[in-house]
Amino acid sequence: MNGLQEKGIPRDVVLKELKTRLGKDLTYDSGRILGSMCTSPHPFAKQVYAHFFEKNLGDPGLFTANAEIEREAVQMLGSLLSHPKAVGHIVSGGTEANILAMWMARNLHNNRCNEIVAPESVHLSFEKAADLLNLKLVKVKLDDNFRMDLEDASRKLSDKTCALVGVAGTTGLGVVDPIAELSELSLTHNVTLHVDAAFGGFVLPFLRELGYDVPDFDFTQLGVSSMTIDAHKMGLAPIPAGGILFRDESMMKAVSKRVSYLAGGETEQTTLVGTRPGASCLAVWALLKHMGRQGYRNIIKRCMQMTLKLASGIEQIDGLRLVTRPTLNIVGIKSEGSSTELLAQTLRRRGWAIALFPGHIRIVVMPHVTAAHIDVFLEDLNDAVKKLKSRKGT
Ligand code: 0PR
Repeated sequence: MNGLQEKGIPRDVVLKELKTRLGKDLTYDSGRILGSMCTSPHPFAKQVYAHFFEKNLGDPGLFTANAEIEREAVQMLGSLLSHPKAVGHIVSGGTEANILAMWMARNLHNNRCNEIVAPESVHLSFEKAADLLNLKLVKVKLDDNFRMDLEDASRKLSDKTCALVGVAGTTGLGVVDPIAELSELSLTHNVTLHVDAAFGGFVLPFLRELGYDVPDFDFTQLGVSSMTIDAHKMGLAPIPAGGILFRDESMMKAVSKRVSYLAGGETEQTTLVGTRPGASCLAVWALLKHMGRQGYRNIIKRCMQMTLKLASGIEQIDGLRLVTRPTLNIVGIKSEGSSTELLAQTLRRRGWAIALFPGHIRIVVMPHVTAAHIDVFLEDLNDAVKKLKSRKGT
């Protein structure tokens, strides 16, 4: 019976039912989730989150200390992206962050324009933003390295453009668009440049510190007006924890709404969501403090080593190839003989939670993925490819 019952049920009975039912869900530590950009949150962040459930950043006058800590969390994220003076918010995720950035860009240009110019690899959230904001999403083709093609981008920019979008860590392949060149283009054409580093924001700075060759992708590029960086992906924070950063206050003002009647007094809201969890922001702040650069660097180092292990394992399987060499901890796999879709179906039937993009399988080597998980996966992958090949031959 699904209706709300008259009489309540004791907690232990309810909890038991939840545990039994949720026991059917996949878990990160099973090693089977290989296609998700989320992971098991850091235990310390979970602890902090659980302490502060009642905080509501939608009414900052009631929770002024929490609001101050949000500003500090944003500044720490800003410093990771070379702009410690950044302003912004810890929001519900990359989708809200990207919608906010497009809202800001549209309003800043006084509704004179109605187009977003973004690469074909851009995340679905920009389709949502375009739909909601009555903007047209103009897609730019990709070059041979799956990065936004600059010539095509130049061609598509016009006086109708209000926002140019580059991705630092694409959803499908983890590729980084040529942000430095896009920055130049945005300055020449006087359009807002937003960089979606929802995934890459917590990876690229540390890869650079580890000596990997990382292109310029952040606020060092003067055209970059706003950036998305999500702590609930590689930042190890509990969901929801997205991040939207703006270069300066005036940009945030473009989406600001005054609220006069709140219990905590008059305020300005610059997020899409009204009532919003202070706890998730506090978890991000606490985790950033606790981990420091070194803590994250160690995690990214391991993820990248695992990624390269997976990539070389794939290269050794006859009938498979990498779509491109991994830039981040994301691997794209293509089947050469039989169809990639068929291979993905086979893997899913065997219990692997992998992501399937048009023409390739995506593996995200998140912190929950161990060397042992990769070995088991490679073995099964090899076997699946062989079976499909022999089926084709018969
Ligand atoms: N920008 C980029 C580059 C992304 O990859 C994503 C999500 C977003 C924005 C939107 O972020 P939110 O989902 O936080 O709003 N990328 C993941 C993806 O589409 C989201 C995800 C994560 C999906 C875990 C499934 C999953 O199990 O793959």
